[in-house]
Amino acid sequence: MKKKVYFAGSIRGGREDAQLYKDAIAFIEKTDIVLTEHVGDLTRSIHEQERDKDNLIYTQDTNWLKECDLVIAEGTHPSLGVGYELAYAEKLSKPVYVFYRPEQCQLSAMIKGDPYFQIYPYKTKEELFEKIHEILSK
Ligand code: 6IA
Repeated sequence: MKKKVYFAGSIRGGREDAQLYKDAIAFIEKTDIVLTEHVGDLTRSIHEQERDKDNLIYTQDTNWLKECDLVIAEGTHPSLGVGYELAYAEKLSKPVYVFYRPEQCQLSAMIKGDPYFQIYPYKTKEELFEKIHEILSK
């Protein structure tokens, strides 16, 4: 059965990795379902968010966190929203996998130091996809 994946990545925290999120979401969707496709949407600007209702985003995303089977996060770009989602997912006892590129960031100790999270440092996109594939094959 297809797994429902909550993919988390920086939005207001910075969109430098948006293409990577888009590619990772497309990779996951070859076999499974991503609830949060907007994280990799390159057509929408973060400035557009001023017109969005933040409370609707919060309500929708927390409902998706309740619905998902697992959370996959790319944590290289620090994001308050992603950090919040990871803690929220832990409270819901959802499996949480966090990827980051150690050569480009220092992952927060509040994420890296939490034994609940499964942390995966990686270098290349191929390595990222290989590990995601392993996780989804479990
Ligand atoms: O603090 P951040 O904005 O970097 O938080 C990013 C995280 O919060 C992502 O993993 C999302 O799940 C969630 N999030 C933040 N903004 C939105 C949003 N805005 N829509 C849905 N989830 C969001 C509208 C779409 C946007 C591409 C312009």
